[in-house]
Amino acid sequence: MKVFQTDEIRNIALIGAAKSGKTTLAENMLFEGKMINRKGTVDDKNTLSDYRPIELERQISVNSSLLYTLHNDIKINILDAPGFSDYTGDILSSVSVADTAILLVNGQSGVEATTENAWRQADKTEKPVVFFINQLDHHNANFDEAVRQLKDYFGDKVTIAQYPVKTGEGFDSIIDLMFMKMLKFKQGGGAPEVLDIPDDELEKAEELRRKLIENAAEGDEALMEKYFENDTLSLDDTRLGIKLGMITRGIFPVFCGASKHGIGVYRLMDFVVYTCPSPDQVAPRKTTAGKEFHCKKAEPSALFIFKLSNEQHLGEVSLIKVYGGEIYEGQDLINPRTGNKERVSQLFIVNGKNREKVERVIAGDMAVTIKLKDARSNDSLMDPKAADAALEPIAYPEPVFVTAVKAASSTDDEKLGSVLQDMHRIDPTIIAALSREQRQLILQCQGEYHMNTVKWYLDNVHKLETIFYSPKIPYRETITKAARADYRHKKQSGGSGQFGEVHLMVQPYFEGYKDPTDFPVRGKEEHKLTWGGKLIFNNCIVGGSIDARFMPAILKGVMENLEEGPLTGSYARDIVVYVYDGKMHPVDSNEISFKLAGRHAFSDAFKNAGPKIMEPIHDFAVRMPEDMMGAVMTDLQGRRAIIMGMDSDGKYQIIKAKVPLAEMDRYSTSLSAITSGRGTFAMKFAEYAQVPGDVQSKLLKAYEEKLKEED
Ligand SMILES: Nc1nc2c(ncn2[C@@H]2O[C@H](COP(=O)(O)OP(=O)(O)O)[C@@H](O)[C@H]2O)c(=O)[nH]1
Ligand SMILES: [Mg+2]
Repeated sequence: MKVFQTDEIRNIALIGAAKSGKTTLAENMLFEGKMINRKGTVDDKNTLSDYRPIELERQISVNSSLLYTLHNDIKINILDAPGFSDYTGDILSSVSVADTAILLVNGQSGVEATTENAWRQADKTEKPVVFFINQLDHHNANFDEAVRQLKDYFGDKVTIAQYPVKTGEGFDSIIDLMFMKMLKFKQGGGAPEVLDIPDDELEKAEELRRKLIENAAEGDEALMEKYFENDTLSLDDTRLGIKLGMITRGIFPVFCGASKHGIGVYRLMDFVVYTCPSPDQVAPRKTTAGKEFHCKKAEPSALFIFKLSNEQHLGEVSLIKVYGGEIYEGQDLINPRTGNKERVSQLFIVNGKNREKVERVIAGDMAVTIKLKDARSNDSLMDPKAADAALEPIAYPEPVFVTAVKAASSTDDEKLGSVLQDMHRIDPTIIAALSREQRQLILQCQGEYHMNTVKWYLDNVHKLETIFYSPKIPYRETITKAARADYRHKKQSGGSGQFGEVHLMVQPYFEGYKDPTDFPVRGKEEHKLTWGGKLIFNNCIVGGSIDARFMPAILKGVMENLEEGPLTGSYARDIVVYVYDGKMHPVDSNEISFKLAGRHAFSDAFKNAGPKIMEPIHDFAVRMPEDMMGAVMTDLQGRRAIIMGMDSDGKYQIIKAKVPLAEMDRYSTSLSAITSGRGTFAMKFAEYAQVPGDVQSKLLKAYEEKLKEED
């Protein structure tokens, strides 16, 4: 296998709506480059990029695939990304390591919600974007409308570089404004026939070309001058101008075709090779310490692991991009995250499921390696002399979907936990953690579809039967007034018995609360609770009615109650306790008796002290197209949301609100349904607030029933 130098490499990510034709385009690019001699199709389940069992079953891309093809001796690395927003993690990681994003638009549907999501990822990573309006062989494809929408959504830097002569069945000709020629393609692909632009298209073509040249030259003064002098630009200068414009994101050129039939594909590859930037021509990747890697061979070796994947016959592979120097077999590198050495054992150049061994990989190129000791997505491996900091990791999106999960058989719970941890290592947007408070394994991810993907792997790969259910809401319990209670714990069984009696009073804790004057406070302990709030525990015993040595046991009983509050079993907080009287038995009193007496006395007092349930309230913001605002608002009102304000952002509106977490179960699914996938939201814990009376009654009843069931 040839070793490709940095300037012989182009890295592109194919992104865009699901079903826009990314996988089909990739397959056709491979065919054009003679990497395959027969094209597979998504429908026949034999493409090189959708090869994983889940992808074959569902006929969609779930993971990004790394592929490559050749065009005029240049290696084009292709990342074929998924389209669904639930797989944004993979869309983002693909875009992050590519040097140009090719954003496919289905010519029948225009800008879809997932088109916008793909755009956002390219925007976030500040990548050059080329639009490819695809599927123009469909009778209802509409190029002009698609372009209108692109400009509408993404601004007027969206610039036509090509347009179709006639769309629909038989579509094969494209006017190319860079060449000022008409390209006529054969069904199935190949290099096009280059023809003069027909007379009746000339005026339109000239007008569009002017716009293209203006936008291309805009970023570069020398080019601008040349253009004004000669009223045109040479092909080389046009390419240079567009390249510079793409890098600074001053131009987003629009191409077109029908990838399934190879129409426009050869030319698009030509554009990738001659106009899209090579890896060392785009913005560098910084380290977390601010040092820059420009994909230059002279730099110290540095690679970034942008994805892990489990592959048949190989096991776990790491997909890498080389950001500096070169990587070769047997090389020792350092992982700055751990400080440990990693040896690069084997390197492969891959085409989806096919692979070929290589000895070295030069800066700018992508490859896979296997058998790393301790690798995660987002890790980097660095030359020992440059290992002080890692290459900047990808900032994955915050989770939008939360669920609890457990194994159908509790003996599998531990295995489930470790399988999910491993999934996180591979896909950082799958986050699982055991919540001590909720006593549940909580899974966070990018949507219900993403959750179903996790479940698919659990079912089919790990053979783990699981149950997904709503997570428990972390309520808090507290009191609103003072109350007293006595409790005597007494048990006579055989020889020794148990006896302990506790009289106590509770009152709410707040800054500046006052101790009662009925009894003296002889010892005061302040406990900061790990879940927030305080417990103040007062020893007010006079005359030795309870020995001081039993006080810790009483405190323990109270603490148990705080950890599993009397109303709903949630954490209780902000309470002052006064133990002011009690009784002992000379023989039968022991710690366990006083712990139990303390626990019951506290629980009884608590229930009489105007107890209330507090619920978590989140700061919330939702963004949706203007015309969907009414529907989103109505839905929010049904969720007890308090609207805090509104903002507009172009064609979008943003509603800010405070929402009770209890009402937001599976919100991402609802929002997606209400807004046809166009809405996005974010929320973050803000504070605890008292639940309304009717909600409290419901919660109390539910907990009582649960306790009865457990008895
Ligand atoms: N008629 C037509 N169908 C296409 C074209 N490109 C893709 N398709 C079909 O559209 C569907 C989705 O294509 P796929 O490549 O999986 O899209 P992806 O989800 O973007 O990867 C498949 O059935 C393809 O055969 C095209 O240019 N013309
Ligand atoms: Mg696909």
